[in-house]
Amino acid sequence: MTSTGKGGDQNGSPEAPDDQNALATAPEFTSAQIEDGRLLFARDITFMLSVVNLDQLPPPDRPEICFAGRSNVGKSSLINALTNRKGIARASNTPGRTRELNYFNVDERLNLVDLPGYGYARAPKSSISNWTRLTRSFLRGRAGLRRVFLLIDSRHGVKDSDLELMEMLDDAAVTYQLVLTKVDKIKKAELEKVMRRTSRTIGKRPAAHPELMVTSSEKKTGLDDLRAEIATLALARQPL
Ligand SMILES: Nc1nc2c(ncn2[C@@H]2O[C@H](COP(=O)(O)OP(=O)(O)O)[C@@H](O)[C@H]2O)c(=O)[nH]1
Ligand SMILES: [Mg+2]
Repeated sequence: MTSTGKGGDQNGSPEAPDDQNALATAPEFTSAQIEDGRLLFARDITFMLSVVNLDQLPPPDRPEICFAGRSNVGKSSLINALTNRKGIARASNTPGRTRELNYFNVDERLNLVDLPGYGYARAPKSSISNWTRLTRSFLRGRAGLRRVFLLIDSRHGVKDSDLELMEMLDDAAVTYQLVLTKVDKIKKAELEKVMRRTSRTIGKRPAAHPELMVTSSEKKTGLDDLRAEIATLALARQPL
């Protein structure tokens, strides 16, 4: 999101700016970029497939972005909110249950990938190592992967398990961007604090995209901007 959340104003979407927007450090998007984001997500978006083994991956013939984060951080809710499709990604109260990579197809031009959550303390060891194997090989070797959006619960901030993933992405030179979630759940002063702390973390990480996104799927905060960011990645002409 931008520091003004003006996307909601400009395109007449129901995403009214709220005062949490005033704290963001993300760049201003032009109204054309916000419109690109809106149009991209107004297109046909469908669930494609669930992947439990890497040999089931679809051909890497279009750009992909993926959403990663601890179990329960709000990945599925964010995908539902971004796509305006309730329930396209299963949102659940049972952390640690999803063990597959879920693929969504945005109008044949972009894939969104919901990665399995990590950091769930009660997950059995075997499923942790499955997660690690599957996700690591995916993240390291996936052609067309434009960016990983790494979701951080704004109430908890960056945890050790998030740092482990960042380390791996730094090593593999895969660009990632931090996205604070559930900002409706915290007060403005706490949000400022977690934004400052998170920005400091970003500054130390070689492969981290410098701008922090701030979102609430519940209140639809920051979604116009996240769509705009994704549209710049989807539409950029880069070799796959
Ligand atoms: N208040 C609030 N709750 C949220 C938000 N996003 C997700 N949640 C809740 O957090 C829980 C986990 O969300 P989910 O999307 O399933 O997380 P995932 O495990 O990362 O896919 C669910 O109970 C959601 O309703 C948000 O923006 N605000
Ligand atoms: Mg989920």
